[in-house]
Amino acid sequence: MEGPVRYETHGDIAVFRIDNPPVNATSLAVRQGLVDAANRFAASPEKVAVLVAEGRTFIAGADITEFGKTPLEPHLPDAIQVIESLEKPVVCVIHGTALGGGFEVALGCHYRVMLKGARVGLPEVNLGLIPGAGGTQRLPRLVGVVAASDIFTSARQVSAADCLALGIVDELSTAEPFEAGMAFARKVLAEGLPVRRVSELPVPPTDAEALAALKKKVARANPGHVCHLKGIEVAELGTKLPFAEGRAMEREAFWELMQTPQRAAMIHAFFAERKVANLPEIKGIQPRTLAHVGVIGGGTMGGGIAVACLLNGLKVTLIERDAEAVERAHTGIARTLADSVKRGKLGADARDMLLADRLVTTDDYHSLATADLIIEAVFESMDVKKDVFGKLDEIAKPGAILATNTSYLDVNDIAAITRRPQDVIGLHFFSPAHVMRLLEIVVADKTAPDVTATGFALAKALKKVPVRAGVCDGFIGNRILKHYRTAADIMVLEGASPFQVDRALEAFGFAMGPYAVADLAGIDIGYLTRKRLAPTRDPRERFGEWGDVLYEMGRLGRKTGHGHYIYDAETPRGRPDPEVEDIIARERKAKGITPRDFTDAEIVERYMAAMINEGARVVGEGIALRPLDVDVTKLFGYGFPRFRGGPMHYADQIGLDKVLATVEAAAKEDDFFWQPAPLLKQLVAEGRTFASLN
Ligand code: 3H9
Repeated sequence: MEGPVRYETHGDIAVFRIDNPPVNATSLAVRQGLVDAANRFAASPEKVAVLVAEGRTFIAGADITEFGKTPLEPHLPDAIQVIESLEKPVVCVIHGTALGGGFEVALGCHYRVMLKGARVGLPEVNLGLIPGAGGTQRLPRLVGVVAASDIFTSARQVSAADCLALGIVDELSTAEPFEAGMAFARKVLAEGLPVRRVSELPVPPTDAEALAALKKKVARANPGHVCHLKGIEVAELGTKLPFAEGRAMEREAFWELMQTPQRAAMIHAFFAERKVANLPEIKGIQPRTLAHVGVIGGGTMGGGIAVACLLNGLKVTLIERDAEAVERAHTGIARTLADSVKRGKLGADARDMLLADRLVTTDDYHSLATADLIIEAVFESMDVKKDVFGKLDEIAKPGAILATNTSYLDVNDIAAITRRPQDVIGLHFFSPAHVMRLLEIVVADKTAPDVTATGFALAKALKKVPVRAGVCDGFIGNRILKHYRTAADIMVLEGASPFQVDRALEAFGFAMGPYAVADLAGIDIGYLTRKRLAPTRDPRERFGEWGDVLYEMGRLGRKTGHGHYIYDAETPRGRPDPEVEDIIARERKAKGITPRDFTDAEIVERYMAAMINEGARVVGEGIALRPLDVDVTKLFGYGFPRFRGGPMHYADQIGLDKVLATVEAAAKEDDFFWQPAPLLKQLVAEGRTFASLN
């Protein structure tokens, strides 16, 4: 048989072998191949079949590249139905990760063998969908509605041991996939095991209270999303219907979700997350060796970077100023690792080994002489950074990479004080560095391509999402942030309250509005930024200054229990402080501004227009390679709602002409801040989208 599904005969055993690299997605040819194999098996003398996949994983799901196009027959649910309806048993072997449609294929087989270390999951919600090939109908018949709903609404991957305990699989194996399947098939033959269809099993009784609690939890955890609760609804209803009707209902709901902008946004996010690492400039370039990382500075950022490296197999030498600071840094890292142990992410033995054998904390810069990569995470001051890089230039071995974690300073200037600017790069981590997935890789004018390639290799080793950025104040993320944050401040000066701005943007989908974020980051950050920018500020620039008043009052945000919001035992997440409104009212008066009302929609429109306009400038200037790099930066570093796909994707969805109109309307009142980005104007004139530049 041609194509990605081969039919083999091994005595009484037939084998359907799927081979569709890289992840055996169920593309059209695979679906057709499965149907053909099932039909041939039905008509052949073989008594049992084994369904097994080649390569690193069993089927990782439907072929996402086909989503959004006209679906071609046979559809996956129908292909699965053909397999399940066979009158002779089919044994499925799960290795790697059986996800989405892959897990659903396994559920349509009559027996499941799982390799130890393999995992299954239904991650469709990550794409704005529900399982659409029987997952919401078959899984509840094995584990009950509550456990099944928990699996597909959390998108979590279930381990082999848990699958066995839950009754999802029949047996675990340590053999190779083919051998594991053959062994089970021989058992089926020897014991005369019958065809056993999951769709024919009764659904275990539902614990109504547990289901209600799950719905509440899911709704709270996924504000703005439509798919999660839809999935539970479909699974629950399915328990009351004959299987065929439940399956039809699931299919209808799946297709409805397929038409939503949320699905398009989340699939854009999925591919963009992978495409950011696809850089022509490093194609085929060998990264440098990366085993020993030096970190300078043991504060929150340096400590987080050290932990990220340790947890991912790298040796770390961390430098602090003096013995006391060294001790503090060590204690901080030990505390973070202890937390990982507590959360079950790391074994206590592994933690002890990391601290004893893999981490050195010292005040002796010479300990960095053997490091392959040295990341500086000291105070954000050019003088301090230059001093550090001067020392590193003396000490680091030839070929070592010297990286700065600066969040806005000029990496070219930092590189220029060394004799090896080709080895200097920016690695901008986000706090907490062992948790946040974004890593901006700032490529300076003289950075060597293999140094850039090593930055991307580091991101991969640390399981981070790397985005290439050019040099400018704030790179991609902070530069755009400064712009939309200013847009918010201007709206507040003009009459909106910071609390209304936060509410409107949270309703849009941000986990937190900009003023709640300011409180979390610390009011001092904005204060210091304003001071830093003051000497070069254009007199036409409008900006809010109430943060300076809060700073002088010692209201630094969450860390002092008081910022824009009041944080106390009564409201640990904060409640609006009316005094802030008075402070802002005084500023408006002093500036001669008569406040006006804003609607929530207007707030979102302006905030997003500012973000998109600056995003267009960043792409137009080549600071970001493509619009998708801006999207990924905002999605992974700045809490942009994934179900909106990122600001540039969102802009395409609402129409670039609409965004430009918002910018131009606002420019009538303030043509200094609201200058349309040339790229935005050009795309509108040409009737093109940002996606056309991806
Ligand atoms: C679904 O199944 C719907 C059904 O319920 C109903 C249907 C009717 N399709 O991530 P990697 C590509 S929804 C097409 O770098 P890893 C990926 O783009 C689906 N392509 O590797 C990349 O391409 P490139 C539910 C896919 O080892 C390459 O494979 N399933 C798909 O780090 C390697 O990927 C999911 O959501 C796909 N389904 O991780 C699973 N998956 O090399 C999504 C991957 O050109 N996938 N590619 O950049 C994953 O979570 C991870 O890819 C996986 C491997 C864990 C499998």
